[in-house]
Amino acid sequence: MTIIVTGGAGFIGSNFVFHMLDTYPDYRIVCLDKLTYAGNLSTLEPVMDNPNFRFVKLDICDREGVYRLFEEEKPDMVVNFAAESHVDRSIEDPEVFLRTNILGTQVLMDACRKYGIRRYHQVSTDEVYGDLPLDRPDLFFTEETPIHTSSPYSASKASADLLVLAYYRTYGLSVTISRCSNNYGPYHFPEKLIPLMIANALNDKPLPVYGQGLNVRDWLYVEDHCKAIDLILHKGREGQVYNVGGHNEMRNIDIVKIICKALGKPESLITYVTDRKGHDMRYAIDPTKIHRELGWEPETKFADGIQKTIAWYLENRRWWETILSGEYQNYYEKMYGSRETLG
Ligand code: NAD
Ligand code: TDX
Repeated sequence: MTIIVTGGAGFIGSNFVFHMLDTYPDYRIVCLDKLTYAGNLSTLEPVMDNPNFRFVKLDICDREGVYRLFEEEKPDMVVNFAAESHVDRSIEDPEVFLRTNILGTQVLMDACRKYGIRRYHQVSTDEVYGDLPLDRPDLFFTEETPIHTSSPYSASKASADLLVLAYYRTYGLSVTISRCSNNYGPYHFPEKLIPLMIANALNDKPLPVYGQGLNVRDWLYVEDHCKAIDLILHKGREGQVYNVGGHNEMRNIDIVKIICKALGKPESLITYVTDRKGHDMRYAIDPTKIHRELGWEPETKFADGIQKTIAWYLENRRWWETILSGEYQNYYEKMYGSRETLG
């Protein structure tokens, strides 16, 4: 079995590569990644010498390169993690989101059609459903919830999902889609809420909470997401969408306070700043389908997962300090330097 994993040098993709190499010693895992600002080859260091692993630096939009790789590897499956993934960046500059997230998906599926494939899996997100109101805790996203996007990022992910379903219906390509809630865990790029707050707190820097910090996200430990994708690849029904989430809703402000407490840092570091434009209020996944059909259940409780994650950032300072010391500084200044402090 040969599986091409795109975006495997990023957060969830790298965790998935490790999971698959550990779980299936006879599988060949080929990681295709452009190594954008979010891709980190040092993350894959532990598997670089594994004979069942190959890394290829490639843009999923590079049709010739992708076709060449399919000719060489004759993959049985493709799992597409490659994407521009940060909502704030999509608000600043949407174009690359449309290129990678939509057109890149098209190139991969064209390659699958041309060379034949057992399964193409699209890693999507709960953000395609838009948001839920805070005063209706009884509402959840199911696979039947209409697509209703807010940011250029979520619009690009939803567009890709529609294209994937179109390739299933029109060309009979064997596809599946997973729509997962917010992940957290090792190798999470420090522009995202949890790793950003951990890194800032460790450096005694202000903790920039958007608006009042009341927005709710449904957090899942990254390993549980990887296991869900593994199950969908092997047992999921083609043409189907599977929601993935563990009923773990938390307000942003409460997460930031947990991080302060765990690191022994004062809550006075918390700084309320200008809200994100079009900021989604609440995400909440109903995972009934994947539980009923595939028996998937999250294994890591948030209370344990967040402590494991904080411990990982403490033990792997070099990984994130290297990121923070480079071009990322310019990004941070651009995104946070101009945000008004609200208190
Ligand atoms: P990430 O930003 O950490 O990693 C993205 C990876 O894709 C990087 O290694 C990057 O170099 C690579 N990449 C970007 N553009 C590329 C291109 N044109 N060609 C080849 N490689 C390219 O993202 P992540 O958080 O690991 O998310 C992975 C996937 O999961 C994305 O599709 C995202 O939409 C989805 N998702 C993420 C979350 C989350 O909470 N992080 C939740 C649900 C779904
Ligand atoms: O500095 C910050 N301050 C802050 O209050 C940052 C970076 C975020 N936030 C808030 C915005 C959100 O309400 O925290 C929440 C989480 O923000 P992000 O980490 O940027 O994640 P989110 O926007 O929820 O999107 C994530 O989950 C779904 C991933 O980045 C997406 O790729 C995934 O599809």
